[in-house]
Amino acid sequence: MAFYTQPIRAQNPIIQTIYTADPAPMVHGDTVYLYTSRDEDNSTWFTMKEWRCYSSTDMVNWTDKGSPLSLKDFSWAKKDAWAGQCIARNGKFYFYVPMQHETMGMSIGVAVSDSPAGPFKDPIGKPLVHSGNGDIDPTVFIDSDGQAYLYWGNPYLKYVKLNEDMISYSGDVVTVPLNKEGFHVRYKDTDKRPSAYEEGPWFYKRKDLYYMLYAAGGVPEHLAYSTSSGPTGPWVYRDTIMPVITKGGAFTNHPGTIDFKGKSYLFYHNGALQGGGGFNRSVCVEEFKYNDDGTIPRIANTIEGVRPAANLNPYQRQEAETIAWTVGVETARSAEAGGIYVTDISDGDYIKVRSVDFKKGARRFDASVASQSGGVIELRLNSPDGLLLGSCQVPNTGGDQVWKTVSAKVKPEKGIHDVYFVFKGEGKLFNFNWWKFNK
Ligand code: FUB
Repeated sequence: MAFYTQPIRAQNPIIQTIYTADPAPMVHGDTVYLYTSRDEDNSTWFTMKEWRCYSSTDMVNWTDKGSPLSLKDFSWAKKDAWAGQCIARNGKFYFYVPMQHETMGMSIGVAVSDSPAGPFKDPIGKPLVHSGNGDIDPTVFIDSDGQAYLYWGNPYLKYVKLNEDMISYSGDVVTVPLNKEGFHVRYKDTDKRPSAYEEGPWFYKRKDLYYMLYAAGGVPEHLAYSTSSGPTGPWVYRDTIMPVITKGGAFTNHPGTIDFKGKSYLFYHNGALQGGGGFNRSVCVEEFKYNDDGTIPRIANTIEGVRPAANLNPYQRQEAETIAWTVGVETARSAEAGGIYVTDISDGDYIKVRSVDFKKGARRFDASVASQSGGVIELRLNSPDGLLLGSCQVPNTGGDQVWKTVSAKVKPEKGIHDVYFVFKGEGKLFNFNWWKFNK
């Protein structure tokens, strides 16, 4: 489906195989897990059925973990798998997501997993929260004293205190006053809302300051933030973080921040992937530095995105679905492949993997492939027509789920390079599961 011809420096949007929106990054150990919602191809509304998960240890190569949760996992859900957030507690992962209830309207559900990449299950069989039809976009945070908070909403902003089990709450649903001091005024007052707060809250604490980032309005949305000295306010409006994206923007936006390997990152979405727009959005990321007083600077949206936070080790098995940039391919899951693999590969398609450290050079390339026809994987450095390290022949393996390991001799090039797997052949070529270089 979506493919994109962009300058070679392009790194945003960070996912090119499908349309993704509403980024919710989570750092767990040395890995970033990025949860997103998904815009179906050719959507003319927020037609959304599932959530997706990606992981990275370097912020530039993202491994597709598939869909850990969908509407089908909630017996009570009708439609609208919109913006969610996942958090870890006591060895489990809790994913808070909004959906249209069969009869009640928008509601927030919770799903639990033992693994950050799912699968997640609904432990309560009903909405965790239903307080009104603006119950969308949950954001979750556990404070240093162990108290967890769930904020959400559009056009209102509400919160509850979650119990330690993370699947129930105590006390009332509290509505946050959306006044000028806390959330500024709208730059366009088309719908008579009380403040610039629109939707997509992102709640966290850094040092002693609590942050509420959000999509602010009118529409098209920009990103703004407020801060507080406590988890429940009062909130003080601070500033715009990312102005309205004028070129390649979507009319919505959605913030998500992390600190990872000593740097701070803002995730957001735009409409810049080929065929993209307001209902076909794509997740992007930028690096930023907090000012000394904790304020957030203006962050520009870029095509270049971020620099690698680490290098990739080519001597370990790497998943074919670990991708910095791709043209033409899709991903799928099968039991025979043991998970996700790359598929829908045609002549001229390619996958770029960034910042691969050939410390000791390499002599052989191995790949796990399955095919009913065959083709070639060209191994190139630094561009789709860069130095040819070798060509790996893929035979007809006897079926598109009959997986075989194929090998090719390669030139012993050293140093840190971007590797391009450029696919050649006629028709639909093969499926690609993993790869590895050997010294
Ligand atoms: O993605 C569907 C909805 O659009 C989200 O829930 C809102 O925040 C907006 O991004």
